[in-house]
Amino acid sequence: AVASFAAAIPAFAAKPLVMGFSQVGAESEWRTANTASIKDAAKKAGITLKFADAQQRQENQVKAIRSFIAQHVDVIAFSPVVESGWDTVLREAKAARIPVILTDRAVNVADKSLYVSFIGSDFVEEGRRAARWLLDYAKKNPAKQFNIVELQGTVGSAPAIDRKNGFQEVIAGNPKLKIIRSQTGDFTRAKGKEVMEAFLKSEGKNINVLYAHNDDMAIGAIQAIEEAGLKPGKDIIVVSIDGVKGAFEAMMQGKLNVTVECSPLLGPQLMQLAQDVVAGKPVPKRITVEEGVFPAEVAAKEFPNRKY
Ligand code: GYE
Repeated sequence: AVASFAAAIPAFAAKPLVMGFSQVGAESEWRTANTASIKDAAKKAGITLKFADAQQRQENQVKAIRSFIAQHVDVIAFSPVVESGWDTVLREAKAARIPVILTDRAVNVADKSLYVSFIGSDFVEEGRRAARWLLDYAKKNPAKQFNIVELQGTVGSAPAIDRKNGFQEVIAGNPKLKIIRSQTGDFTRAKGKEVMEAFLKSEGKNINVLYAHNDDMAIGAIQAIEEAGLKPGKDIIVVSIDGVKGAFEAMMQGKLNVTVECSPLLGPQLMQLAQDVVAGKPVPKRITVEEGVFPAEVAAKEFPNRKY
């Protein structure tokens, strides 16, 4: 009787949970897959999603979060474009008693109670994995010197900072491996290509390795390498991160040597987490994603299994 009574009167029916989500942008294949995963998982979980694309600008994210607060959403989730500068707006969310979940990227705030949980990859470990692959390669080619150019992600973003540090940590102390140039390509193909062109212009044949903080920049750079008359994957070893389909295609063509996996498929876990948080259940402060490393030799075999 209670059930039919509830169904008959809308006010008694369970209200769907409302999530405000502020996305970084649409800068890469990774991001596109991440957005699709979040939208799809929200739909499946019966969560009403208010989605805002910040076009890689922090001020747009701050605006979106303020508008979610004004709309009294049940939970706010966001992928912070950069690490710093979030204290004020997160304090506003806390004052409005709206829980905040970080996804994908971390923030740098002194007061950790400003967010309830952070779900995403271990970017430092990804940087280490990329460097370990290169160290291994260097051991197999003892005669070679490895002058590395680095394409960094968005300045001030957690993945750019962490992937740089993790990589640096592993190559440190090995005189054969040296970063000769390092610049941001903002995680996009277009800028990856542009910066690689500049690297090639100034360093030319001096470059033995490209380390790109994501596949998109690597793919852009591969084009620049080819246009300079060199063979990517051979004349210049190419190492990158994400594991998107475009990277597997480049590996199958022999143009990319390895990609370190970073999964964008965070949607289902995020929705579960949001439901638990709103239900008042205790949740872990940090949830990391399990990932692998895919060298070119396994690309053709793995390609059919790739989901993004
Ligand atoms: O590696 C890159 C994207 O934050 C992990 O952002 C993410 C990164 C990803 O643009 O492709």
